[in-house]
Amino acid sequence: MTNTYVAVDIGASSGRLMLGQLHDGKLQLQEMHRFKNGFVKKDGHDRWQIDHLIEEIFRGLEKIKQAGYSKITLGIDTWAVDYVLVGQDGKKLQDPISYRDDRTSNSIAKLTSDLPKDYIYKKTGIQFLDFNTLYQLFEEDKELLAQTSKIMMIPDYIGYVLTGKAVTEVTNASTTQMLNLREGLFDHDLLKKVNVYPDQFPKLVDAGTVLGNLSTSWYQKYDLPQTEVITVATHDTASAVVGTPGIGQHWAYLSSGTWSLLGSELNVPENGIEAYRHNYTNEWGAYGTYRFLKNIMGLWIIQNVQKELPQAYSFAELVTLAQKEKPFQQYIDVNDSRFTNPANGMIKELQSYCQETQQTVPQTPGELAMAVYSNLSLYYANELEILGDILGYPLDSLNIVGGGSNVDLMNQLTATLAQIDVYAGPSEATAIGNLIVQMITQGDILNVYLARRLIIDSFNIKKFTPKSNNYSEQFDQYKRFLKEVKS
Ligand code: LFR
Repeated sequence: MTNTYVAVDIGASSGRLMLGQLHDGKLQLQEMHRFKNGFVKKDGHDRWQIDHLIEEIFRGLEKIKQAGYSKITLGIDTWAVDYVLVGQDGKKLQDPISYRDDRTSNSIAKLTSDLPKDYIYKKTGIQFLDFNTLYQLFEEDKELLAQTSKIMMIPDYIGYVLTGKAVTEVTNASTTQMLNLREGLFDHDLLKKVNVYPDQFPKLVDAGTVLGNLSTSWYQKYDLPQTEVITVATHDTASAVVGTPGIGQHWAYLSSGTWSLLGSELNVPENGIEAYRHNYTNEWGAYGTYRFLKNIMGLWIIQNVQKELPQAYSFAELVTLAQKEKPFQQYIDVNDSRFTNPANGMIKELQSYCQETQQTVPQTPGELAMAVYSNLSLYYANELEILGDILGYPLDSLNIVGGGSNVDLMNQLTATLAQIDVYAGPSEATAIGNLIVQMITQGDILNVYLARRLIIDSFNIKKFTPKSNNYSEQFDQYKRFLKEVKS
């Protein structure tokens, strides 16, 4: 009898329960349940509806039981940096605030006025993003913090609600920008700076640790399979990197979802001056690795364009419309913070950006989509060069995984601009990485190296080779543009 594994994978825009089993040397996936996610304004802040997400997990588990699976193991991964404050009674004090809430817009400057940035970077190796947990806690309501017994990261909190057991898993904890790289523990100086005590965080554990069984009380409420929860690489990006095929010698990855995370898997962190200057991060990966990467705004931009268009288009339709347009009609710094959560909507923001920089303003759905896709590809290609420069060797392939790996248009543009082979897929790398850590924990797979062979054997991975018409002129213009707007 093969074991049955279930990945709960929740991103900023949707969540899913994916069932995985090994059959004849292949990993087979089945999507059992999918639901929407998003934040809503409540009590003055953009907040996640965490109770609703947990309800959806139970709905998914009931479907799994109904489909005949009576015994499973389960892993949970979500986005990073956000947290739940839990009171003395073991209950959450409020719904968690989203990292896209504007409460931390000026917090990096405030916090680093007497704690230098390079000092924090040396300690943590983590990129400066204004939504890191460090700045969120800095802005947290002091009274609430004083009532807080435990601070739990989102996937740890979900695991706690399911099992009654609380831990802090390191791949996600590293995104707080509060873990000390050298000591491997929360940094006391940084905790002090935000009025948090070390014991307010549950104990740190590595990815691949057994958490425990579902609390019996849930079985009275729902019809559930017998479930053991394993703490996987709970940060979705960490799971996505585990689920990357890793084709090529010096391969880079691009985890392409709501965010685009572009980087390289390292065994030793790189927190030197160049990494600091380019704001690269060393998030902790599964099995002692580091995710040396850069956050790029990603599909968030097109997701919002799609939502705001008066007519309903699927992403596939938007790609088809984009393909009818010429690429590079305007240059956009997709990582400009104005696109993080624009108050007047994404379409308006893109259009005013082009007006302000005296460039062609995209109007139609196709023009808008091409503006986004071609500028994302330009950003990727540029970052690949920077990544190679920092590491001191050129990258020879880019493995694109996640939903964005289905966009052939971007895969090809990126291959041509960067003059690099692109391998696209699997699109469900995050759920796959989640399942793989469970399988390694249970002894069904030996290690990540073999897991990646299994991914190559099990999924259709498309190769894109650079075209000779390599848009080098546009790429150079773009780089000049980027330098100018960033200075
Ligand atoms: C991707 C991701 C990124 C993180 C961002 C915010 O879903 O987890 O890695 O920087 O969301 O949590």
